[in-house]
Amino acid sequence: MSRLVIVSNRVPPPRTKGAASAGGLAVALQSFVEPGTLWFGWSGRTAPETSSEPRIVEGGGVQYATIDLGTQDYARFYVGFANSSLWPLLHFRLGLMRYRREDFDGYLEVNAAFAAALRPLLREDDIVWVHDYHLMPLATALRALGFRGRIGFFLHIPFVPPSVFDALPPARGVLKALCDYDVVGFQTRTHLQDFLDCASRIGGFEVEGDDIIVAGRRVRAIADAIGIDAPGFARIAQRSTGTAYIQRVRESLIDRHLVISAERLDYSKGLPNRFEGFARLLARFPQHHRRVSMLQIAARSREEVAAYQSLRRELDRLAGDINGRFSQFDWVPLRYMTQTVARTKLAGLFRVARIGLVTPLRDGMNLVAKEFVAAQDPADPGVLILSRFAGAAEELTDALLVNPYDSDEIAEAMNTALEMSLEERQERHAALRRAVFEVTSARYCNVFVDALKG
Ligand code: GDG
Repeated sequence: MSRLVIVSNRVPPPRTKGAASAGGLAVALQSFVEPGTLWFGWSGRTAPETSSEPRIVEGGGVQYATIDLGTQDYARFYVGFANSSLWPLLHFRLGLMRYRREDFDGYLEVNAAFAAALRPLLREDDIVWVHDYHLMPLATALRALGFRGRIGFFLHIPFVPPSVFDALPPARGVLKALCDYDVVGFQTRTHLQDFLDCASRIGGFEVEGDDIIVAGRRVRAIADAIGIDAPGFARIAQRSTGTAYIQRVRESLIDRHLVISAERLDYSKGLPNRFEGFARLLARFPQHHRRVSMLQIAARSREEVAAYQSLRRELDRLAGDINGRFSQFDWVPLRYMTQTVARTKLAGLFRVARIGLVTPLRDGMNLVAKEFVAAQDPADPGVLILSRFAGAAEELTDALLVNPYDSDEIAEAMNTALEMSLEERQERHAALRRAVFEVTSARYCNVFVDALKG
């Protein structure tokens, strides 16, 4: 049987199941990796130079091979092209896109360095599954080193239509690199279609159904929604409610409804618009004063990128404004924290919340929405308010779907959720629960690996 090799920018340290980690990819894949798997990527550390030899650690029969990034490579590849060009571009934020040719060169060089360090570890019948926007040119680099096995790529974030993608100076080169994979996967049919349109209109490639034909070779493009380990998450949520931590949360609420939001502190997640939505709820529906408490957990992320620093300043200001305007001597409407919370605590918080407020401006999928649903008590479930522009909205159609740019619509949805009858909450939750328990992380992995095996 051929071995599975996973390649991702960040590799989780061995045996961290359940540990605090604010990254969707590691969470989804960790329940899937089996003994015998090789997981290759960046260690998360910088060094004067990018290492040429990987450090290999074993844990639970899985081999974790990592390299350090040189400080200059880190600046050009990670901070530069990946997170200042591709991330904003693929989240439809052209105004935030920064492009420098030297960053793109660094991106190609780091991908070549990944390939050079990985190549000696590969067996000819390995199947290689590459993850996310940091590593689009990896297949090209591995092919240049003579690897002939199957290589697949999955994009965790959205893809954009040609009119947006065309703004990226090396747009055609990036598309050509993606066509060096055997399978290219996207979260939703919409992202897949946008990619096919770009391949045809910008790349000039022949598209046949969902396949792209390049020099007689067929590249298969698929939509494969990522999911969660729903029964596992439901279990930890249920157990967590009995803990002293959740007891203290309940005491601090004094019978008020909890509105919960949790994500990386990222401009794609729509936090300022959401804070504004909460302010409008309090301004327009004063009956909820003292009856509701919002907790925003926003784990700090990518602090080297300027756009993230200004977002943090903006949120500090908005949170201060809201609390200054609406607080009473014994009620603070918004609790806002930028530390990471342990996964079990997060699951418990989701379970006791009346509203899960998940309003990204764009999101590939959004696992928080699925986790919130899995965590609920079916007898007394909370209500999910979800952005129409999260990939998850294509499956979770029984949530209250909102346009995240419209803070009045967010406020109205919160009011609806707070007033919603138990019967309607149960009906909506039952439908959402079916969807979340059907599209699990295991299914996501199996669909992709089956397609890759061909
Ligand atoms: C990318 C795409 C796609 C968040 N805060 C804390 C914490 N988290 C956990 C959540 C969830 C994960 O991190 C975040 O996953 P998301 O899917 O919501 O978002 P991204 O990190 O942007 O992930 C996204 C995903 O890849 C997978 O394909 O869905 O669209 O952008 O599991 O619970 N976990 C802990 N403490 C926190 O404070 N422990």
